[in-house]
Amino acid sequence: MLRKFKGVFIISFIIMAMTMVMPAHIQAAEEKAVLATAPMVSPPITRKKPATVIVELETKEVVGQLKHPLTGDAVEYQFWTFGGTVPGPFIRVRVGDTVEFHVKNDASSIQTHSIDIHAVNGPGGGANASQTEPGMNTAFQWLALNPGIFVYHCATAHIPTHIANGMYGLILVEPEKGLPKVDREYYIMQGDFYPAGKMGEKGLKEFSWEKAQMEHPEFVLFNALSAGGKLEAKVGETVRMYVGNGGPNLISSFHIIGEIFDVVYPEGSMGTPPSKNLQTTLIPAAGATIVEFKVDVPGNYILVDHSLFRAIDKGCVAILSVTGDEAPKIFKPLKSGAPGGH
Ligand SMILES: [Cu+2]
Repeated sequence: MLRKFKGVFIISFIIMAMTMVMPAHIQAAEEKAVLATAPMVSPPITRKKPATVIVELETKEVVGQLKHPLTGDAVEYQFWTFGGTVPGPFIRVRVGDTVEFHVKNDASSIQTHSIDIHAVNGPGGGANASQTEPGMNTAFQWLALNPGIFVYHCATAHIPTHIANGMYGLILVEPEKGLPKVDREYYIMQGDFYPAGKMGEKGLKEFSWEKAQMEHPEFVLFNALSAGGKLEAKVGETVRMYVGNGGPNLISSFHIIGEIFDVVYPEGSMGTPPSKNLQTTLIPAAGATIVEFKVDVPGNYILVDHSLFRAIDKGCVAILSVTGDEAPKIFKPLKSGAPGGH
């Protein structure tokens, strides 16, 4: 008996000693996810093996402005958010990663919040495991089985109201070999908003159930409450955009005026050949896509939902500013305002 105990002790000691001297890359890696604020994205994953990734996300109820980016028309609105922004932070993991997901609900919240991550294989996408009361924490763990760009959103009743108030974001599950290298990556997310009362009146607006049920948004916006930076590129660069649609109601006809998407991963699909040379791509409510394009000519390129009343009248507009040398072989004006004839 004593001999057996000694044997176990010696084996345990050897394993412990080996672990202590084992190179770091052989040990199961554990890392904290780098979150990014829209329109920026988390950096590409360079490691070649899965890891345990710890994600910490905080739900917050904040007052901010719903603002039309062209006209400047704005109202104060009571948002509910992940991380204080709409959309919530960009999260990036890799196929095979074990994700330890922590939800903290700020003590100042009035509502319980939670998360349904569309990248999860498991009941509710984590919704039941993450119902988090104000001032509390929850956590759950999941294995990233499918590559793609996925929406996450709050899943506390009444769920459409939590989504309408801004509780959504994107998580990228990179394929094992990663995505092709590009020069710039951006994160865009559309949402439709239903503030109560008449627009133009002063004062804080809350959510209008009636307008939402009728699907009559006052605002349709990209990155409604996020000042993480500008969309910029230089002539000759290839740009990748991860574009999500939080809804809760509308389907987006995503288009960039003056550009053609060289590559589209339709609805974020990976593992199938991507589509090429598309003008406008559909993004369902609670869906996402990835578009890539090379910018050839300098100027301002306008991102829109090409259901254009939403863009011009309700604010679904963002601008990608491209600088660099003119490229007259590709595009040049010939004549402006000349009278008569051709
Ligand atoms: Cu919520």
